[in-house]
Amino acid sequence: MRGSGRVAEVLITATFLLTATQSSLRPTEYVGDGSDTLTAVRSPISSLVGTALSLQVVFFATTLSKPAETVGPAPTRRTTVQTDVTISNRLALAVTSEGLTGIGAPEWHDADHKGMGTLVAIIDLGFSGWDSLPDGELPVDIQTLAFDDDGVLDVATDHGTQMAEIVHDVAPEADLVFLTFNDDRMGEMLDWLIANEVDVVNMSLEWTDGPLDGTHFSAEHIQRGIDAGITWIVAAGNSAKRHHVGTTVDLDGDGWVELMSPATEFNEFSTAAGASADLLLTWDDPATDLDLCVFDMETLTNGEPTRVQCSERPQGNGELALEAMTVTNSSAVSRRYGYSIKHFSGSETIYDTRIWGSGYLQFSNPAASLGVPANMTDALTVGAVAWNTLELQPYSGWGPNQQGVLKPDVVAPDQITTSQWAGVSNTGTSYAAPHVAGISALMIGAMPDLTPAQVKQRLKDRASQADEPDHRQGWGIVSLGSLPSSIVAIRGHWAEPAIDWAFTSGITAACPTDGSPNSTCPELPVTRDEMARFMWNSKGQPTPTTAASFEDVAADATYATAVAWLAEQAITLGCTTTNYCPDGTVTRAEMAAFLWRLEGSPEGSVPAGFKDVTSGAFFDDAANWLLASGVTNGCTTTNYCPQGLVTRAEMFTFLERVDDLD
Ligand SMILES: [Ca+2]
Ligand SMILES: [Ca+2]
Ligand SMILES: [Ca+2]
Ligand SMILES: [Ca+2]
Repeated sequence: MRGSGRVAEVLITATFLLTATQSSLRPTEYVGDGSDTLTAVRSPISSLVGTALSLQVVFFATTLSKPAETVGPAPTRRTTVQTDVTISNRLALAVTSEGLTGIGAPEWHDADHKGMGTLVAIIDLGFSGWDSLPDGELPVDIQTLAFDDDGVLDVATDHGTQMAEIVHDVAPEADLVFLTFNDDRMGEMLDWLIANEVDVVNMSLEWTDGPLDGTHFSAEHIQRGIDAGITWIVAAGNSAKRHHVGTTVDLDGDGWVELMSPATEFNEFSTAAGASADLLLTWDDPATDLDLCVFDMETLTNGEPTRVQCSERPQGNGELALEAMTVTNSSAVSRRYGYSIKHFSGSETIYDTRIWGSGYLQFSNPAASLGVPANMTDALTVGAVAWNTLELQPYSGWGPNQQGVLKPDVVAPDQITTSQWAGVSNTGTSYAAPHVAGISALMIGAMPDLTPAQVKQRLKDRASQADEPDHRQGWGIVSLGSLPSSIVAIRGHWAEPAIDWAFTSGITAACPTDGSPNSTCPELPVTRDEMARFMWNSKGQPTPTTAASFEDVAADATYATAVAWLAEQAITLGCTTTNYCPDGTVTRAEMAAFLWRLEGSPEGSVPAGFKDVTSGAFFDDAANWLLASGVTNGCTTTNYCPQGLVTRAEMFTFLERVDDLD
C-alpha cells in the first residue's frame, strides 16, 4: 500500500545525474558497502539536513501509462567502472598472492611446473599501471591488443592489471596477452584468440544487460572459443545478495508488485557517493509486461519515497522480457534507493531482479544468482572464498545456471594482495578467477594436450568437496593436487590422480612387466613384493634395525629391505610362519590388514556390517576402519569381497587416501 506520492515523478537537477548510456560490462570485484543489514528509510527531515539537495519537482499524471516513445533495448556496451584509480596506493616491491599456498602452487613450482609454453589472455576493462609495476610482478614481454575504436589498450581502470598479477603469481612462466574490446568486435577478438592458440582466458567481468537465459550475444563467441580449445575462466559474480526473485503478486491491486509480504513494494539498496548502480529485471513469461522504477528513499514526496527513474519498455509482442537501467548517485554522500516492479499487463509470472554497483539488497535470494557469462555451462565458473578462512564469501554467486546445470564449478581465494592495489579490500570473485586461470596454465603447461573439458574435470575432481558438489561452492575449493607424472597414457584414466601421485611421490617408478618408466600397468594385480615396496616407500623408506628371516626373501632382493621393515613393524606376519610369498597376489582382505597396520592398527571403528566379513576374521577391524575412514566403500553396498584381487590403480587410490589421512 502506498499513498498518492507513490506515483509522483520527480525531475532532479544537479544532485542526481541519471545516465541512460552506462556500462553494461562490469568487473566482478565487490564494490558494495559490505553491510548485511540495511538501514530503515530515514525521515524527510533528517535525510535533508546537511545534504544541500537542489530538487526541482514536477508532478505527472497518476495512472499507469506507457511513455509515448518506444524504447529499444539498452546498448550492450562496456565502459570502465573504476574511475578513481589511485596509484599512490601502490606497493614499491613485488608481492605474491596469499592464496597460492592453499591451492598447492608452491609444490608445482618446486617441481618446475610454472606454466611454461602456455598463453593466457586477460580480457578486461582496463590495465592502468601495468607497465610500471614493481619488477617481477609481470612477465618481461607482454602483448597488448585492443579491439575497439582507438586500437589502444584501455587504461581507465587497473582491474586487468590486478588480474594479471595474480595469474603471474600462480603461473610465472606463462605468457600473457592483455585485451580490451568493444562488444561489437567480440567476434574479431575471438578470431585472434583462436588463431593465436590462446590456452586460457581470464574474464573477471559481467554483462549487466541480459538476457540471462543463455542467449546473450556473448555466449556464441565464448562457446566458439571453448570449442576451439580455450579454457575459459569466468568469475561467478557478486550477486548472491544483490539478486531477488519472486512471483508478480499484487494483492492490493495498485499495480505495484509486493516484493515481500506483507505489502512491501520497495527493495532497498544503498549506492556510494559518485557510484552508479545497474539494475536488471527479467521475467519468465514474455507475454507479460513489467516495468522497473527506482525511488529515492531518503527524499520523500508527499510522505512517500521520490520516484527517480523508470524503465518502461513495452512487452507482450515478442519483445525481450527485460527492463534495465543505471542510476548514478552524483551526490557527495551514500544514498538509499529502492526499486519497485510495476505489473503493467499480462499474466502472473516469475521475475528475477539483480543489481550491480550497490550495497546488498534489502531482500535477496542467492540461489541462481549467476549472471552473464558466469552462467555458461562450458565455461569454468569460479566463486570466492576468503583466502585465510576458506569461508564462502557472502556475495559469491550461486548456481545453478538458467539451464539447471550445477554451478559454480569451483571456488578460489580472494581478499589477497596485489601491488597495484595495496589495500586489504581486494574482495570479489574477480580475484578468485585468475587463481584458477593460473592453475589451468600450470596444468596445461605440464599436460599440453588437455582439452578445456579435461581441465575442468581435473579441477573438479581435485577440489575440496568433489564428492558432494553443491550450488554454493560447486565442487569446492580449487587445488592443484598431486603433481602430474610424465606418463601420458593415463590421462583420462579413472585413477589418473592417484597414479600421478604414486609416480610423482616415489611410491612406484615403473611397470613391473616391462620395467618401463613410461607405462603404469594400472590393471595388473598387485603382488606382495610390490605391496611391500609401495608401503615402505609411502613412509619414506625407513631403515629397519634387523633383517627379516623369511626363507623366500633373498637378502639381495629388491624388496628385502621393505619386507624387513614391514616385519619389524608387524605390518606383515608373512604368508606362513616362515615365508613371505613375494610372488603372491594381494587380496582385498590382505590389503585391508596391510593398510590398517601401516596406520598403527586404529581400533574402535563402527562395525561396517559387510555380509562377507566374518566377525573376528584377521581383517575384520581393518575392513571396518577402511569403511569408517573413507578409504573404501566395499565392493558392493553390502559386501567387502575379501578374496578379490587389487589392481595397481586401485591400490594407488587406496594408498593415496591413506596418505591423505596422515
Ligand atoms: Ca606478484
Ligand atoms: Ca582503447
Ligand atoms: Ca501492490
Ligand atoms: Ca515493460
